[in-house]
Amino acid sequence: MSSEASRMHFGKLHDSNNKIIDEVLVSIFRNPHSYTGEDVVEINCHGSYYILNEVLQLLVSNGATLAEPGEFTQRAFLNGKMDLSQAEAVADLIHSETEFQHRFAINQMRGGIKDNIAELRSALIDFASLIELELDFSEEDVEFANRTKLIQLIKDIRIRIQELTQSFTLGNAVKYGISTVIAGKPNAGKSTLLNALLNEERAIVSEIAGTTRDTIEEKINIQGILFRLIDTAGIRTTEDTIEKMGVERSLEKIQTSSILIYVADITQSSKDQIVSDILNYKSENQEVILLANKMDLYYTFDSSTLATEYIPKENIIPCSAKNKMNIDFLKQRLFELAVKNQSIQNTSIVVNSRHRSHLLQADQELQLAESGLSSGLETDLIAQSLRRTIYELGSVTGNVSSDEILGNIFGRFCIGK
Ligand SMILES: Nc1nc2c(ncn2[C@@H]2O[C@H](COP(=O)(O)OP(=O)(O)OP(=O)(O)O)[C@@H](O)[C@H]2O)c(=O)[nH]1
Ligand SMILES: [Mg+2]
Repeated sequence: MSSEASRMHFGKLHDSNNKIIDEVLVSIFRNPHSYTGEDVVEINCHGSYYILNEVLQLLVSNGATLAEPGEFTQRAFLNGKMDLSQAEAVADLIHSETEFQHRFAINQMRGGIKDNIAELRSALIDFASLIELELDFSEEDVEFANRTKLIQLIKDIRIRIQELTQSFTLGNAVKYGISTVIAGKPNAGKSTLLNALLNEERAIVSEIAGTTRDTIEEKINIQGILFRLIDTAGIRTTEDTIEKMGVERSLEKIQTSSILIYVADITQSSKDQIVSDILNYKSENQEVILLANKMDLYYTFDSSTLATEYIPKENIIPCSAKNKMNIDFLKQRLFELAVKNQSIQNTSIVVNSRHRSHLLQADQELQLAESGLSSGLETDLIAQSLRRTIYELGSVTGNVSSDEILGNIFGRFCIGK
Protein backbone atom coordinates (compact mmCIF):
# COMPACT_ATOMS: atom_id res chain seq x y z
CA MET A 1 0.00 0.00 0.00
CA SER A 2 1.36 3.37 -0.87
CA SER A 3 -0.15 6.78 -1.21
CA GLU A 4 0.58 10.23 0.10
CA ALA A 5 -1.67 9.75 3.11
CA SER A 6 -0.85 6.17 4.05
CA ARG A 7 2.29 4.12 3.64
CA MET A 8 3.54 0.76 4.90
CA HIS A 9 7.19 0.00 5.70
CA PHE A 10 9.03 -3.22 6.47
CA GLY A 11 11.80 -3.12 9.07
CA LYS A 12 13.41 -4.42 12.24
CA LEU A 13 12.53 -3.21 15.70
CA HIS A 14 15.47 -2.91 18.14
CA ASP A 15 15.37 -2.40 21.88
CA SER A 16 17.59 0.15 23.65
CA ASN A 17 20.50 -2.33 23.68
CA ASN A 18 20.21 -2.75 19.93
CA LYS A 19 18.81 -6.26 20.31
CA ILE A 20 16.30 -7.14 17.55
CA ILE A 21 12.83 -7.68 19.01
CA ASP A 22 11.03 -8.55 15.79
CA GLU A 23 10.67 -7.91 12.09
CA VAL A 24 7.66 -5.67 11.73
CA LEU A 25 5.41 -3.81 9.30
CA VAL A 26 4.79 -0.20 10.18
CA SER A 27 1.81 1.61 8.64
CA ILE A 28 1.62 5.37 8.62
CA PHE A 29 -1.72 7.14 8.28
CA ARG A 30 -1.64 10.89 7.96
CA ASN A 31 -4.56 12.93 9.30
CA PRO A 32 -7.38 13.06 8.48
CA HIS A 33 -7.08 9.69 6.70
CA SER A 34 -6.99 7.51 9.79
CA TYR A 35 -9.51 5.89 12.13
CA THR A 36 -9.13 8.63 14.74
CA GLY A 37 -8.57 11.46 12.28
CA GLU A 38 -5.09 12.06 13.73
CA ASP A 39 -1.63 11.05 12.52
CA VAL A 40 -1.46 7.35 13.33
CA VAL A 41 1.35 4.79 13.26
CA GLU A 42 0.44 1.12 13.48
CA ILE A 43 3.03 -1.57 14.15
CA ASN A 44 2.31 -5.13 13.01
CA CYS A 45 4.48 -7.64 14.81
CA HIS A 46 4.37 -11.39 15.28
CA GLY A 47 1.66 -12.52 17.69
CA SER A 48 3.65 -13.77 20.66
CA TYR A 49 2.92 -12.39 24.12
CA TYR A 50 6.66 -11.98 24.72
CA ILE A 51 7.08 -9.87 21.55
CA LEU A 52 3.93 -7.85 22.25
CA ASN A 53 5.14 -7.05 25.75
CA GLU A 54 8.62 -6.12 24.58
CA VAL A 55 7.24 -3.82 21.87
CA LEU A 56 4.82 -2.17 24.30
CA GLN A 57 7.52 -1.65 26.92
CA LEU A 58 9.82 -0.17 24.32
CA LEU A 59 7.14 2.26 23.15
CA VAL A 60 6.13 3.23 26.68
CA SER A 61 9.74 3.81 27.72
CA ASN A 62 9.99 6.15 24.74
CA GLY A 63 7.04 8.23 25.88
CA ALA A 64 3.94 6.47 24.53
CA THR A 65 0.93 6.00 26.82
CA LEU A 66 -1.42 3.03 26.76
CA ALA A 67 -4.89 3.66 25.39
CA GLU A 68 -7.90 3.62 27.70
CA PRO A 69 -10.82 1.37 26.73
CA GLY A 70 -12.58 2.95 23.75
CA GLU A 71 -10.03 5.76 23.44
CA PHE A 72 -9.46 5.32 19.70
CA THR A 73 -13.17 5.52 18.96
CA GLN A 74 -13.60 8.41 21.41
CA ARG A 75 -10.89 10.33 19.58
CA ALA A 76 -12.54 9.49 16.26
CA PHE A 77 -15.79 10.92 17.64
CA LEU A 78 -14.12 14.04 19.06
CA ASN A 79 -12.37 14.63 15.72
CA GLY A 80 -15.68 14.40 13.87
CA LYS A 81 -14.91 11.11 12.10
CA MET A 82 -18.18 9.64 13.36
CA ASP A 83 -21.16 10.63 15.46
CA LEU A 84 -22.06 9.09 18.80
CA SER A 85 -24.52 6.53 17.45
CA GLN A 86 -21.85 5.30 15.04
CA ALA A 87 -19.24 5.13 17.78
CA GLU A 88 -21.59 3.07 19.95
CA ALA A 89 -22.16 0.73 17.01
CA VAL A 90 -18.43 -0.02 16.97
CA ALA A 91 -18.81 -1.51 20.46
CA ASP A 92 -21.81 -3.55 19.29
CA LEU A 93 -19.87 -4.72 16.26
CA ILE A 94 -16.97 -5.93 18.40
CA HIS A 95 -19.38 -7.88 20.61
CA SER A 96 -21.59 -9.24 17.83
CA GLU A 97 -22.09 -13.01 17.88
CA THR A 98 -24.91 -13.52 15.38
CA GLU A 99 -25.69 -12.43 11.84
CA PHE A 100 -28.37 -9.96 12.92
CA GLN A 101 -26.37 -8.46 15.78
CA HIS A 102 -23.69 -7.90 13.18
CA ARG A 103 -26.11 -6.55 10.57
CA PHE A 104 -27.74 -4.04 12.92
CA ALA A 105 -24.36 -2.89 14.22
CA ILE A 106 -22.99 -2.40 10.69
CA ASN A 107 -26.12 -0.49 9.65
CA GLN A 108 -25.81 1.80 12.63
CA MET A 109 -22.08 2.24 12.14
CA ARG A 110 -22.71 3.26 8.56
CA GLY A 111 -25.12 5.95 9.73
CA GLY A 112 -28.55 4.23 9.79
CA ILE A 113 -29.80 5.95 12.94
CA LYS A 114 -27.73 9.09 12.41
CA ASP A 115 -29.34 9.88 9.04
CA ASN A 116 -32.84 9.29 10.37
CA ILE A 117 -32.31 11.54 13.37
CA ALA A 118 -30.56 14.25 11.37
CA GLU A 119 -33.52 14.46 9.00
CA LEU A 120 -36.09 14.79 11.79
CA ARG A 121 -33.94 17.25 13.66
CA SER A 122 -33.31 19.57 10.77
CA ALA A 123 -37.03 19.73 9.89
CA LEU A 124 -37.74 20.74 13.48
CA ILE A 125 -34.88 23.23 13.65
CA ASP A 126 -36.33 25.08 10.66
CA PHE A 127 -39.67 25.53 12.40
CA ALA A 128 -38.20 26.19 15.82
CA SER A 129 -36.13 29.05 14.44
CA LEU A 130 -39.25 30.67 12.99
CA ILE A 131 -40.95 30.33 16.37
CA GLU A 132 -37.91 31.80 18.14
CA LEU A 133 -38.09 34.69 15.70
CA GLU A 134 -41.69 35.29 16.69
CA LEU A 135 -40.55 35.56 20.31
CA ASP A 136 -38.20 38.39 19.28
CA PHE A 137 -41.20 40.22 17.85
CA SER A 138 -43.54 39.25 20.69
CA GLU A 139 -44.80 42.81 21.11
CA GLU A 140 -46.10 42.83 17.57
CA ASP A 141 -48.17 39.63 17.59
CA VAL A 142 -46.83 38.16 14.34
CA GLU A 143 -46.83 34.52 13.22
CA PHE A 144 -43.94 33.44 11.00
CA ALA A 145 -44.48 29.74 11.57
CA ASN A 146 -47.58 28.33 9.96
CA ARG A 147 -49.42 26.56 12.81
CA THR A 148 -51.28 24.04 10.66
CA LYS A 149 -48.08 23.01 8.93
CA LEU A 150 -46.26 22.80 12.24
CA ILE A 151 -48.91 20.53 13.76
CA GLN A 152 -48.71 18.28 10.70
CA LEU A 153 -44.93 18.19 10.89
CA ILE A 154 -45.05 17.28 14.58
CA LYS A 155 -47.56 14.50 13.85
CA ASP A 156 -45.31 13.10 11.10
CA ILE A 157 -42.22 13.25 13.25
CA ARG A 158 -43.98 11.58 16.15
CA ILE A 159 -44.98 8.68 13.88
CA ARG A 160 -41.35 8.28 12.78
CA ILE A 161 -40.10 8.45 16.36
CA GLN A 162 -42.66 5.91 17.50
CA GLU A 163 -41.62 3.53 14.71
CA LEU A 164 -38.07 3.85 15.93
CA THR A 165 -38.91 3.27 19.61
CA GLN A 166 -41.09 0.29 18.72
CA SER A 167 -38.26 -1.25 16.72
CA PHE A 168 -36.35 -1.41 20.01
CA THR A 169 -38.26 -4.56 21.04
CA LEU A 170 -36.68 -6.37 18.14
CA GLY A 171 -33.39 -4.51 18.42
CA ASN A 172 -33.05 -5.37 22.08
CA ALA A 173 -34.04 -8.98 21.48
CA VAL A 174 -31.43 -9.30 18.75
CA LYS A 175 -28.79 -7.72 20.93
CA TYR A 176 -29.33 -9.70 24.12
CA GLY A 177 -31.19 -12.79 22.89
CA ILE A 178 -34.89 -13.57 23.17
CA SER A 179 -35.79 -15.16 26.49
CA THR A 180 -37.66 -18.36 25.72
CA VAL A 181 -38.87 -20.48 28.62
CA ILE A 182 -39.66 -24.21 28.28
CA ALA A 183 -42.30 -25.10 30.85
CA GLY A 184 -44.92 -27.72 31.60
CA LYS A 185 -45.75 -30.57 33.92
CA PRO A 186 -43.09 -32.97 35.22
CA ASN A 187 -42.07 -35.61 32.68
CA ALA A 188 -43.66 -33.77 29.75
CA GLY A 189 -40.30 -33.87 27.94
CA LYS A 190 -38.98 -30.33 28.54
CA SER A 191 -35.37 -31.32 29.07
CA THR A 192 -35.55 -33.71 26.14
CA LEU A 193 -36.73 -30.76 24.05
CA LEU A 194 -33.92 -28.51 25.28
CA ASN A 195 -31.39 -31.17 24.32
CA ALA A 196 -33.02 -31.65 20.90
CA LEU A 197 -32.94 -27.90 20.20
CA LEU A 198 -29.31 -27.65 21.28
CA ASN A 199 -28.38 -30.91 19.61
CA GLU A 200 -26.45 -31.98 22.70
CA GLU A 201 -27.19 -33.83 25.94
CA ARG A 202 -27.17 -30.69 28.06
CA ALA A 203 -29.86 -31.50 30.64
CA ILE A 204 -30.48 -34.73 32.53
CA VAL A 205 -33.48 -36.62 31.18
CA SER A 206 -35.18 -39.42 33.09
CA GLU A 207 -38.54 -41.09 33.47
CA ILE A 208 -38.65 -39.90 37.09
CA ALA A 209 -41.03 -36.97 37.45
CA GLY A 210 -39.23 -34.00 38.97
CA THR A 211 -35.80 -34.62 37.39
CA THR A 212 -35.01 -30.97 36.67
CA ARG A 213 -34.84 -28.98 39.90
CA ASP A 214 -33.08 -25.78 38.89
CA THR A 215 -33.43 -23.72 35.74
CA ILE A 216 -30.93 -24.39 32.94
CA GLU A 217 -30.12 -21.63 30.48
CA GLU A 218 -28.43 -22.01 27.09
CA LYS A 219 -28.19 -19.85 23.99
CA ILE A 220 -29.01 -20.95 20.46
CA ASN A 221 -28.74 -19.14 17.19
CA ILE A 222 -31.71 -19.60 14.87
CA GLN A 223 -31.24 -18.11 11.40
CA GLY A 224 -29.05 -15.37 12.84
CA ILE A 225 -31.19 -14.56 15.87
CA LEU A 226 -30.10 -15.40 19.38
CA PHE A 227 -32.54 -17.17 21.73
CA ARG A 228 -31.93 -17.75 25.43
CA LEU A 229 -33.58 -21.10 26.13
CA ILE A 230 -34.55 -21.76 29.74
CA ASP A 231 -35.44 -25.30 30.80
CA THR A 232 -37.41 -25.34 34.04
CA ALA A 233 -38.59 -27.69 36.75
CA GLY A 234 -41.95 -29.34 35.97
CA ILE A 235 -44.82 -27.51 37.64
CA ARG A 236 -46.75 -29.47 40.26
CA THR A 237 -47.73 -29.20 43.91
CA THR A 238 -45.08 -30.88 45.96
CA GLU A 239 -43.94 -31.29 49.56
CA ASP A 240 -40.28 -31.60 48.59
CA THR A 241 -38.60 -28.35 49.69
CA ILE A 242 -36.01 -28.25 46.91
CA GLU A 243 -38.51 -29.14 44.19
CA LYS A 244 -40.86 -26.48 45.56
CA MET A 245 -38.14 -23.86 45.16
CA GLY A 246 -37.57 -25.14 41.62
CA VAL A 247 -41.25 -24.76 40.78
CA GLU A 248 -41.23 -21.18 42.10
CA ARG A 249 -38.29 -20.43 39.85
CA SER A 250 -40.14 -21.94 36.88
CA LEU A 251 -43.09 -19.63 37.51
CA GLU A 252 -40.77 -16.63 37.81
CA LYS A 253 -39.00 -17.48 34.55
CA ILE A 254 -42.33 -17.84 32.77
CA GLN A 255 -43.29 -14.36 33.94
CA THR A 256 -40.11 -12.72 32.65
CA SER A 257 -39.76 -14.48 29.28
CA SER A 258 -40.89 -13.19 25.91
CA ILE A 259 -41.82 -16.60 24.55
CA LEU A 260 -43.32 -19.55 26.42
CA ILE A 261 -42.94 -23.03 24.94
CA TYR A 262 -45.48 -25.04 26.86
CA VAL A 263 -44.64 -28.73 26.57
CA ALA A 264 -47.56 -31.11 27.03
CA ASP A 265 -47.42 -34.90 27.10
CA ILE A 266 -50.45 -35.66 24.91
CA THR A 267 -50.73 -39.19 26.27
CA GLN A 268 -51.30 -37.82 29.78
CA SER A 269 -53.21 -34.54 29.52
CA SER A 270 -56.65 -33.55 28.30
CA LYS A 271 -57.23 -30.51 26.13
CA ASP A 272 -59.05 -28.64 28.91
CA GLN A 273 -56.25 -29.29 31.34
CA ILE A 274 -53.58 -28.06 28.90
CA VAL A 275 -55.49 -24.92 27.98
CA SER A 276 -56.32 -24.00 31.57
CA ASP A 277 -52.69 -24.57 32.67
CA ILE A 278 -51.41 -22.30 29.91
CA LEU A 279 -53.90 -19.58 30.79
CA ASN A 280 -52.91 -19.89 34.43
CA TYR A 281 -49.20 -19.52 33.86
CA LYS A 282 -48.70 -17.35 30.80
CA SER A 283 -47.90 -13.70 31.31
CA GLU A 284 -49.39 -10.78 29.44
CA ASN A 285 -48.16 -10.04 25.89
CA GLN A 286 -46.25 -13.29 25.86
CA GLU A 287 -46.10 -15.44 22.73
CA VAL A 288 -47.10 -19.02 23.50
CA ILE A 289 -46.15 -22.12 21.55
CA LEU A 290 -47.94 -25.28 22.58
CA LEU A 291 -45.72 -28.25 21.92
CA ALA A 292 -47.84 -31.39 21.70
CA ASN A 293 -45.15 -33.86 22.71
CA LYS A 294 -44.76 -37.65 22.55
CA MET A 295 -46.56 -37.94 19.21
CA ASP A 296 -44.54 -41.13 18.63
CA LEU A 297 -46.70 -42.82 21.29
CA TYR A 298 -49.99 -41.54 19.86
CA TYR A 299 -49.47 -40.88 16.17
CA THR A 300 -53.20 -40.60 15.38
CA PHE A 301 -53.58 -37.61 17.70
CA ASP A 302 -54.87 -34.53 15.88
CA SER A 303 -53.05 -31.63 17.53
CA SER A 304 -55.20 -29.02 15.79
CA THR A 305 -58.03 -29.99 18.18
CA LEU A 306 -56.04 -28.19 20.89
CA ALA A 307 -56.55 -24.81 19.18
CA THR A 308 -58.55 -22.20 21.07
CA GLU A 309 -59.00 -18.46 20.83
CA TYR A 310 -55.93 -18.15 23.10
CA ILE A 311 -53.69 -20.52 21.19
CA PRO A 312 -53.91 -20.20 17.42
CA LYS A 313 -53.38 -23.27 15.23
CA GLU A 314 -50.06 -22.04 13.86
CA ASN A 315 -48.63 -21.99 17.39
CA ILE A 316 -49.46 -25.63 18.10
CA ILE A 317 -46.64 -27.93 17.08
CA PRO A 318 -46.99 -31.71 17.14
CA CYS A 319 -43.65 -33.14 18.14
CA SER A 320 -41.61 -36.01 19.40
CA ALA A 321 -38.75 -34.44 21.28
CA LYS A 322 -37.26 -37.89 21.81
CA ASN A 323 -37.14 -38.64 18.06
CA LYS A 324 -36.36 -35.02 17.16
CA MET A 325 -39.51 -34.86 15.06
CA ASN A 326 -40.54 -31.33 13.99
CA ILE A 327 -37.67 -29.62 15.83
CA ASP A 328 -36.78 -27.64 12.69
CA PHE A 329 -40.40 -26.64 12.38
CA LEU A 330 -40.35 -25.35 15.97
CA LYS A 331 -37.18 -23.38 15.23
CA GLN A 332 -38.81 -21.83 12.17
CA ARG A 333 -41.82 -20.78 14.27
CA LEU A 334 -39.57 -19.28 16.95
CA PHE A 335 -37.79 -17.24 14.29
CA GLU A 336 -41.09 -16.01 12.85
CA LEU A 337 -42.36 -14.96 16.27
CA ALA A 338 -39.14 -13.07 16.93
CA VAL A 339 -39.34 -10.97 13.81
CA LYS A 340 -43.15 -10.77 13.80
CA ASN A 341 -44.57 -7.68 12.08
CA GLN A 342 -41.15 -6.13 11.77
CA SER A 343 -39.01 -5.90 8.76
CA ILE A 344 -35.71 -7.32 9.83
CA GLN A 345 -34.21 -5.72 6.74
CA ASN A 346 -35.10 -2.32 8.16
CA THR A 347 -31.95 -0.26 8.41
CA SER A 348 -33.12 1.92 11.26
CA ILE A 349 -33.72 -0.42 14.14
CA VAL A 350 -32.96 0.98 17.57
CA VAL A 351 -30.75 -1.43 19.50
CA ASN A 352 -29.50 0.93 22.16
CA SER A 353 -31.53 1.73 25.29
CA ARG A 354 -29.87 5.15 25.56
CA HIS A 355 -31.22 6.02 22.10
CA ARG A 356 -34.64 4.72 23.02
CA SER A 357 -34.88 6.81 26.17
CA HIS A 358 -33.93 10.03 24.31
CA LEU A 359 -36.47 9.19 21.61
CA LEU A 360 -39.18 8.62 24.23
CA GLN A 361 -38.34 11.97 25.82
CA ALA A 362 -38.44 13.65 22.42
CA ASP A 363 -41.84 12.15 21.75
CA GLN A 364 -43.16 13.41 25.09
CA GLU A 365 -41.97 16.93 24.37
CA LEU A 366 -43.56 16.82 20.92
CA GLN A 367 -46.80 15.66 22.45
CA LEU A 368 -46.74 18.73 24.71
CA ALA A 369 -46.02 20.97 21.73
CA GLU A 370 -48.76 19.35 19.68
CA SER A 371 -51.46 19.72 22.32
CA GLY A 372 -50.15 23.22 23.13
CA LEU A 373 -50.53 24.29 19.52
CA SER A 374 -54.07 22.95 19.35
CA SER A 375 -55.11 24.67 22.59
CA GLY A 376 -53.44 27.98 21.78
CA LEU A 377 -50.68 27.74 24.38
CA GLU A 378 -48.24 30.64 24.60
CA THR A 379 -45.54 30.67 21.97
CA ASP A 380 -42.65 30.64 24.43
CA LEU A 381 -43.86 27.38 25.99
CA ILE A 382 -44.14 25.77 22.58
CA ALA A 383 -40.69 27.04 21.69
CA GLN A 384 -39.39 25.45 24.88
CA SER A 385 -40.81 22.03 23.98
CA LEU A 386 -39.35 22.23 20.49
CA ARG A 387 -35.96 23.18 21.91
CA ARG A 388 -36.08 20.22 24.27
CA THR A 389 -37.07 17.87 21.46
CA ILE A 390 -34.15 19.07 19.36
CA TYR A 391 -31.88 18.56 22.35
CA GLU A 392 -33.13 15.00 22.93
CA LEU A 393 -32.73 14.07 19.26
CA GLY A 394 -29.26 15.60 19.23
CA SER A 395 -28.33 13.54 22.29
CA VAL A 396 -28.72 10.34 20.27
CA THR A 397 -26.08 11.38 17.78
CA GLY A 398 -23.96 13.33 20.25
CA ASN A 399 -24.57 16.84 18.96
CA VAL A 400 -25.10 18.00 22.53
CA SER A 401 -23.32 15.39 24.59
CA SER A 402 -21.75 16.15 27.93
CA ASP A 403 -18.47 14.68 29.18
CA GLU A 404 -20.33 12.45 31.57
CA ILE A 405 -22.30 10.78 28.79
CA LEU A 406 -19.13 10.29 26.75
CA GLY A 407 -17.21 8.72 29.64
CA ASN A 408 -20.07 6.33 30.21
CA ILE A 409 -20.24 5.26 26.58
CA PHE A 410 -16.56 4.83 25.76
CA GLY A 411 -15.75 3.20 29.09
CA ARG A 412 -17.58 0.08 27.90
CA PHE A 413 -15.24 -0.49 24.96
CA CYS A 414 -12.39 -2.92 25.00
CA ILE A 415 -8.88 -1.56 25.04
CA GLY A 416 -7.53 -1.00 21.55
CA LYS A 417 -10.67 0.26 19.85
N1 LIG B 1 -41.89 -41.59 23.83
C1 LIG B 1 -41.43 -40.39 24.12
N2 LIG B 1 -40.86 -40.17 25.28
C2 LIG B 1 -40.38 -38.94 25.55
C3 LIG B 1 -40.48 -37.88 24.62
N3 LIG B 1 -39.92 -36.79 25.16
C4 LIG B 1 -39.48 -37.14 26.38
N4 LIG B 1 -39.75 -38.43 26.62
C5 LIG B 1 -39.43 -39.21 27.82
O1 LIG B 1 -40.16 -38.67 28.91
C6 LIG B 1 -39.41 -38.78 30.12
C7 LIG B 1 -39.26 -37.41 30.75
O2 LIG B 1 -38.46 -36.61 29.92
P1 LIG B 1 -37.75 -35.28 30.44
O3 LIG B 1 -37.21 -34.60 29.27
O4 LIG B 1 -36.83 -35.60 31.56
O5 LIG B 1 -39.03 -34.53 31.00
P2 LIG B 1 -39.07 -33.11 31.77
O6 LIG B 1 -40.31 -32.44 31.30
O7 LIG B 1 -37.81 -32.41 31.66
O8 LIG B 1 -39.32 -33.62 33.26
P3 LIG B 1 -38.94 -32.89 34.65
O9 LIG B 1 -37.57 -32.38 34.54
O10 LIG B 1 -39.06 -33.99 35.63
O11 LIG B 1 -39.97 -31.85 34.87
C8 LIG B 1 -38.07 -39.40 29.71
O12 LIG B 1 -38.11 -40.78 29.96
C9 LIG B 1 -37.99 -39.12 28.23
O13 LIG B 1 -37.21 -40.06 27.52
C10 LIG B 1 -41.10 -38.15 23.36
O14 LIG B 1 -41.23 -37.30 22.48
N5 LIG B 1 -41.57 -39.42 23.18
MG1 LIG C 1 -36.44 -31.79 33.00
